[in-house]
Amino acid sequence: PTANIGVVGLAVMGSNLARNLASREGNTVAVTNRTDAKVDRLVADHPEAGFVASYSIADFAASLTTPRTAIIMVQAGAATDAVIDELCEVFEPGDIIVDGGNALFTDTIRREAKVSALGINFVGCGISGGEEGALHGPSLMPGGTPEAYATLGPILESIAAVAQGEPCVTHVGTDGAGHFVKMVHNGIEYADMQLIGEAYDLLRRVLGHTPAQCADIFAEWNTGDLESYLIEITAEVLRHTDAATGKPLVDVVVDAAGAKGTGSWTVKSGLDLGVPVSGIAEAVFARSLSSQSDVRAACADLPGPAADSEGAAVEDPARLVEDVRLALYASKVIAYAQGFDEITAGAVAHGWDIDRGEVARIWRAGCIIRAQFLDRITEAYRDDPQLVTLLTSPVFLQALTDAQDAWRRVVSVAVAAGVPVPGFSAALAHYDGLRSDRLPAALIQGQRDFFGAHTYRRTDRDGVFHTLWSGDRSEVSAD
Ligand code: NBP
Repeated sequence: PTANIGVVGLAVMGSNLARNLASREGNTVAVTNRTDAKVDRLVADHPEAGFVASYSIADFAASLTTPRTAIIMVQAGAATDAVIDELCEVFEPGDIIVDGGNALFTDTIRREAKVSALGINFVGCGISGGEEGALHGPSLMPGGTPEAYATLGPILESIAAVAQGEPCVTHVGTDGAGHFVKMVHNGIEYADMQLIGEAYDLLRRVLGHTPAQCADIFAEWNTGDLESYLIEITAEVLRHTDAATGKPLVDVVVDAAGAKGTGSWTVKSGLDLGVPVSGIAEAVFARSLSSQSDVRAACADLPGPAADSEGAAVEDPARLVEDVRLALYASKVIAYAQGFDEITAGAVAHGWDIDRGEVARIWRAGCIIRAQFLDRITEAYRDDPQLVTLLTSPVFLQALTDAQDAWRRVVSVAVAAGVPVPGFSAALAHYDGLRSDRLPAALIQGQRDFFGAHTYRRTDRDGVFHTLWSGDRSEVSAD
């Protein structure tokens, strides 16, 4: 055996990851794939990589030095289970199986239990950054045992993206922690994209800006607090002209957003954990709404605001642009805070010791939500590792304080103009909900007690109480 690391599954992600591994000093990379042709093509196209090619899992295992370390990059779901079963047949205790696919974290927990029962290490590793990331440096979110990370860590560190001299990888936590954090990363990505979309929509429909003018605004925003990969590519997309029609590309693309499911996983998990990830949920729902072509067609003639204010004269356009920038930033802070709330709750529920500052650190490069902004999150958690919410850390508190008047104006303008801003308004409602002294939840408890004797607690006394609603309406202890 000559290879210190192997890759199973040589579609685009696996091929690029294998090439990335092979390009690093000290690595010899074994490769295999269910269909032989993919092995042949990769080896033929990249002789410089010095791949050790195998055409069976048994040969693949034999080509690896011990402890054998293999990264699976096949379709998530049944294909991943099939490859894990095959590897378990030929691997030995102490070897390491890494699943780099987009697995649901509960699948990873199940697989880890099954594989580790054989004495083989199983590491679910979130990999972010798409094809380019896999080739040039992804953000890596491995779970599994610390023992497995001791062997795997240096290999992952060698291929990860680098931000400010540090590789974008950390041992996130045990079993499914890595895939859980990758899932939340994707949920945050949905929210961030939706918020940017809403900002664009306001610039376009309320201010009447052209896509090129919007592109200039986003490019300008990319030099400030909002600086991020997503803002950067937004400007690029908006500036792009369709060759066939000469129109802005954004005007010829069908406005139905696709989704592969990780956003809805994040929301479902948030619901299970009782964490209000409303920004992420609104982003997922906004994509669903955009794709409901039948319902949209049926509703196309529903009335809007009395005087159709789309494109109506705005008193101070420059101020509205600045207001939208501030509203976007504040809403983004809320969306990220919600994502980190979900990580906090997930860690408690699953017994993971997740360093949230480290999570923000490894998202600073290699992944879609990479941004300067993440430094501020890392610092917030470094300053206070027990931080209850990002919203009260000084830098974000200041940002929310500075933004809130603008944020309210933007949501008001959008509502008046009939431009949907589910992300901005959900974020603002989340903010106002959290800062409210009293919430109508007290009334809801009263209603629940009325129809279902669900009981309530009192502000002035300990204990659990019930009012005899259908009797004399006196209060009884329900302890
Ligand atoms: P695909 O998700 O398209 O999967 C194709 C690979 O799975 C091929 O190697 C195929 O082998 C193999 N495969 C299948 Br399908 N069924 C199999 C089975 N029963 N046994 C063995 N192998 C099987 O590849 P991809 O787009 O490169 O993605 C790989 C993983 O990375 C996925 O989990 C995906 O979700 C994830 N991903 C992540 C990102 C990201 O940004 N992090 C981006 C894209 C994908 P064959 O050649 O014989 O058909």
